[in-house]
Amino acid sequence: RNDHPWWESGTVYQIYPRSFQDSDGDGVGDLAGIERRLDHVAALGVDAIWLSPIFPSPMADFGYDVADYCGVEPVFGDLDAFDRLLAAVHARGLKLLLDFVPNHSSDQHPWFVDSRSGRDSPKRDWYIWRDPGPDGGPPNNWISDFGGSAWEYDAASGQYYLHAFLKQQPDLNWRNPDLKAAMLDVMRFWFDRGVDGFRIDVLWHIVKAEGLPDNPPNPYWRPGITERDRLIQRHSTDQPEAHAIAAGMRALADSYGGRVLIGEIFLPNDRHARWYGTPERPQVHLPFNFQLIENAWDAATLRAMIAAYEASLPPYGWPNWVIGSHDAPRIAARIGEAQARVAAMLLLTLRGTPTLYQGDELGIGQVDIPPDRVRDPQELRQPGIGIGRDRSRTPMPWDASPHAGFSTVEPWLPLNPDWPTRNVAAQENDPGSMLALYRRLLALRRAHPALAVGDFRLLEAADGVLAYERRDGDAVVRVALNLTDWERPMPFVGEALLSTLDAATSDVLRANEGIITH
Ligand code: TEU
Repeated sequence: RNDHPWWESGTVYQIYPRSFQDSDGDGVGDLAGIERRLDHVAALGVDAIWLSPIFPSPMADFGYDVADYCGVEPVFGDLDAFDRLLAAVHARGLKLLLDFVPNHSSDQHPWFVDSRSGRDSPKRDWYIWRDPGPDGGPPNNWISDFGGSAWEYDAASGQYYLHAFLKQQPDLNWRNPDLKAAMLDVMRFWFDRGVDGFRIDVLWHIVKAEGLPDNPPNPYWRPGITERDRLIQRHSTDQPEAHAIAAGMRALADSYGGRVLIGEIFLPNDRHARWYGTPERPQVHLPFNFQLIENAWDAATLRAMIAAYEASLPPYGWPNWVIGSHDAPRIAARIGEAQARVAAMLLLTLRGTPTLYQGDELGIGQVDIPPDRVRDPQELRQPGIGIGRDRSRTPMPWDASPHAGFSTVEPWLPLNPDWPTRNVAAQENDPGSMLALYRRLLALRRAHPALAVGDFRLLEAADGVLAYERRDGDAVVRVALNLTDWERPMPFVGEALLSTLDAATSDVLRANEGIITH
């Protein structure tokens, strides 16, 4: 329908495998369960699925601690189950992206077990080992993203190893050519099996400044803010050598054709945009853009943010947007259910590739997890300071049967308490449901190239209203979003294609209403 590659015109749906569908009655989702629920994904109208990590893992960080990059965690299935899922995904014309976790492995990975066995291990240099600092303490002041020093002491060898996240997640040393080659082989392994690309976990972290200098203090930090933000991660992230590695990953992906790399990168616009690389030496296709999650939900703030982001993109850089993930509070809990409908319209009509997070299509909210059921290591380490990621990782409610059709037993995390009424089956037959809205929005993107790939221009609008135009040749689609719960004036006239409220339209924007016109 246009000459854009699928990852520009299409949409991505994130599945958190532990919480999508259990098929074997252990209370944890699995690959066969995902395969069973592909009808839902296909009916939604997305183009690609991104699976959070499915590799063998002790689950200290729920799969972001990988013990074998080329296998499948037994709780999720095996390589045969993976091949079946991939074939089923492809048979529906969908793409499948895996989550590549290159910054760190599990401390149970055979590479680390070997590396830790002694200073003369051939794999010693595959991780980042250093002698104690002058005072006998850690080699520098770096802080783990989950709190505490980023260094763990190993008494047997008298050295520390670096871990940007949990101590069960030792950082790999990408300056070591053998490690680098082994990790690129991992990408080849999955590309050869037919995966369509990777979301790359904390890509901006993978190389550290030579000499590992102390990070500077963050003048804006105060108690109550996550401990990692006490320092500016100047020397531990965003090094030039990491960009070079990203370019190498891209060259590998391009040698297969049609594959996509989405880099998880948190940086200000100017430095974020550098992760696209140059036309001659591209890096990732899509440096993940989290700004709809990070910014206040207010028309003036979002307008300025969108303008600044668009302006920061290089001419060849394709934008992307996301409003939820397994790391962030649920959008419906953050801004309320009425505005979550407006957010869905925004996500699916901005210029760029949207990523949807499982469950947001049902407007799932958040529930406090009883203390004895908290599983998120970030929350357990810094109670009340982290966002409590369990709360956005609860199981998908499919129907009103026991355990919401997710499992035959009590799930690993509690269901959201409104599951008997808020579930896929209930919403499927309700034209006013969040699910129906998502399906209509996704169908509209397919029907209108202006929405999928058209140019973008902000329009003037009253306070509290965000308005913009998408244009593809002569085809023009306009969007007006009322981010308030008062009636506001319509910024333009046009024939309504879709409202976030009921079908009726008026010449004003009703409270919490978003409208698409042409
Ligand atoms: O998250 C990277 C990251 O920066 C997190 O610290 C994030 O900011 C935090 O979870 C928000 O509360 C990725 C994964 O998405 C996350 O699930 C992993 O725990 C982390 O990497 C380590 O692999």
